[in-house]
Amino acid sequence: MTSLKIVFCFLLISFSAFAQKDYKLWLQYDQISNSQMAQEYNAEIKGIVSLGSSETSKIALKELELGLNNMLGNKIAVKSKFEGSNNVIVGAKSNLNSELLKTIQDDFNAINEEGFIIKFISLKNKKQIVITGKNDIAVLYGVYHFLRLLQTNKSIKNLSIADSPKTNIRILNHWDNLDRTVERGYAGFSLWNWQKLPDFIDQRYIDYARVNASIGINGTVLTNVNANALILTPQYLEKVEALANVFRLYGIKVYLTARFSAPIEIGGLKTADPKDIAVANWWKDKAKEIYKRIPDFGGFLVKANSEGQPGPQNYGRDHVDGANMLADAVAPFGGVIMWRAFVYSEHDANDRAKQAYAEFQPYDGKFKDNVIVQVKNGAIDFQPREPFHPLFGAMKKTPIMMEFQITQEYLGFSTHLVYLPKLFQEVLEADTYQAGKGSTVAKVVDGSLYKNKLSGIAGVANIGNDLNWTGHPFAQANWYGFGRLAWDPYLDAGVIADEWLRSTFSNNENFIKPVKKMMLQSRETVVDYMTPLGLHHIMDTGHHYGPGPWVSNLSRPEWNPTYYHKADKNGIGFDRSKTGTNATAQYASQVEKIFDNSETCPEQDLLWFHHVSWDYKLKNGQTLWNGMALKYQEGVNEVHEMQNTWNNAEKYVDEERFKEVQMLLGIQYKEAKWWRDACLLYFQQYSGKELPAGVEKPTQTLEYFKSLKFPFAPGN
Ligand code: BDP
Repeated sequence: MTSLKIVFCFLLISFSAFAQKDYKLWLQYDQISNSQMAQEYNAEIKGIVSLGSSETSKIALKELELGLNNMLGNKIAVKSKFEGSNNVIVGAKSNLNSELLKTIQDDFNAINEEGFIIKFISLKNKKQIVITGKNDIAVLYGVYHFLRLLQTNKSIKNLSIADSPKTNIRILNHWDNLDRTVERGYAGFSLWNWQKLPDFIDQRYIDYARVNASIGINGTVLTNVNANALILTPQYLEKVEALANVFRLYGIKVYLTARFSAPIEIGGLKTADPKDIAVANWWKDKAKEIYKRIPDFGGFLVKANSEGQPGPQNYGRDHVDGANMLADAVAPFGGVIMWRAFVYSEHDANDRAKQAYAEFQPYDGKFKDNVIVQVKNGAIDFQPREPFHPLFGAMKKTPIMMEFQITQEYLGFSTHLVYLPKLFQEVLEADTYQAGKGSTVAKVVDGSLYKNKLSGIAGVANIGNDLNWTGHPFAQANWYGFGRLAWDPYLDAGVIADEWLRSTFSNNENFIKPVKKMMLQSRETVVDYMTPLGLHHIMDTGHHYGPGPWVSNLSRPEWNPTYYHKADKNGIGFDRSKTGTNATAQYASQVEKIFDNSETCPEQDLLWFHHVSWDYKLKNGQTLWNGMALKYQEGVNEVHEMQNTWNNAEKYVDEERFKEVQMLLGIQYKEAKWWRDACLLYFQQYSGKELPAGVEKPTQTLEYFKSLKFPFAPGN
């Protein structure tokens, strides 16, 4: 080989070694560097005994081998019987022999169908570790949990864990189009290569299923809510089937979005009226056709009569008619309809924030058993901060599932580091008071508040075909955190950040402590430099990239930022109290009382619920104008802090990921200043006041910021 070739090969090898780190997400399985823990693991784990023979048990065994061999740095023996002690015995309940079963029989009472047990037992006086559950998928979850304990350097001595997911449907919503563009996607194109399917199974599909299983995700909606009926044609269903065959082994069910007008577009019918027998039959036949191919097909997600999508209202029917008609079609096969409550109309002069509740709440108790209503976390649209949606807890006879957005449509795309589990946790912990104190949103979505049979959490995916899946290395944490919270909505965002950092980067405390702090602060930081004090939806038109508080010329009034901030000479904010649109009345009275009064309303939501004067006194004694300007500045300063934190982390991180994050934080810093300057210059026209001391002078004029155009912003 010439020396040039050698250099080239070296570059190639080192490139792929680095690139793999990014690609491997939180399943790095780096060798344990903490000698004390390495010693413990090596003493406690001598062999693996795999008791299953299904494809899924083979996957579990392979994962365990991969993880243990890499982390322990030596090859762990795989045995067919449990000879000796300190084996990790893996197998579902039905594969355990009676002796083994006897030792853990009672533990099975503590788990549900998807739950797992990890336990130290003594068998014929020999210590063993058992990982089991009621089926192979549950065992796979247990294997990932066990590996996570090692990845995060937890002691495994005398383990006794019984853990079950608290929700039934833990699902990603891909807003992926058939041409592979991704609506609100910032990590490349869609993973689904429809042109090469069904014959070509991209390794990515397998890796996707694997990482999702590692966090307990059990469903995926492959297609955009702004649906294309073609996905329901045989040509595409064959491709969907191929994906379902891959995902099934990892416990992931496939779902599709159903375009309500499909009976017309691909069925040749004249109408899609849900009360028309031919239409109902068309859907029944379609369901039959799908289930013939995919016996465990999950069901449909539907966006109807929302933002121009067709729906039952086109025929004078309502959401109940539409949802129940589809529910009947999938019910014989155990399918579910996830019907979205994201509705608002340009013909409705009512406050947009009130419309979903006004329309859906009266439907309570009218949906069929296999319908679950999917509600966004807040009443507008995935803003950096929104008070919880008033529908949570307000439908006592209807299961409601959460829709979070993992992709950062309104939070700086895949360019800004924003750790979303903080946002998710804030919403899940919110008390709706709908069934008395303690009626948290988490209890609504896990079904425990009203004892629903169905429950679920959906997350709009931030995944694309970028090498690192999510565009920003730290956006991987949002996927991870979503999965962990879908499994257990009571988990703490700090604990999740800790797990993720250790599994993804390093267990070194000098790295973990500052970087975790940075992650946990990052959500408040984005609120500070974009939409402090309850401001919302002031992003630029269409693509939602960058500030656009001045936009007021869109055809639909409720798409204009000016509709939301209502800045004028007298002040700023949307009066949703009794003196305004009375949106506060949609909450339980205890919550209503708090939100309705500007003095008791949490300051973080002030301008969401109240229009207050520029001189309004904030809790810290500042006037609203000064306080707001200082918040914008604080946001910018905090991003600068993040840069410092990251720069200090250099020695704990591989070069490639270090540099990526460093560059992205550089952009975030620039853009935080852009947000600050553009918003303050614009609002200053109304406040007529000087910037307070401590706020940097804007770098450009308002006219300059208004002139910026982004015709090719991604995801639009
Ligand atoms: C908004 C997005 C739009 C989606 C819509 C939805 O801007 O692209 O189609 O929500 O959730 O956030 O249906």
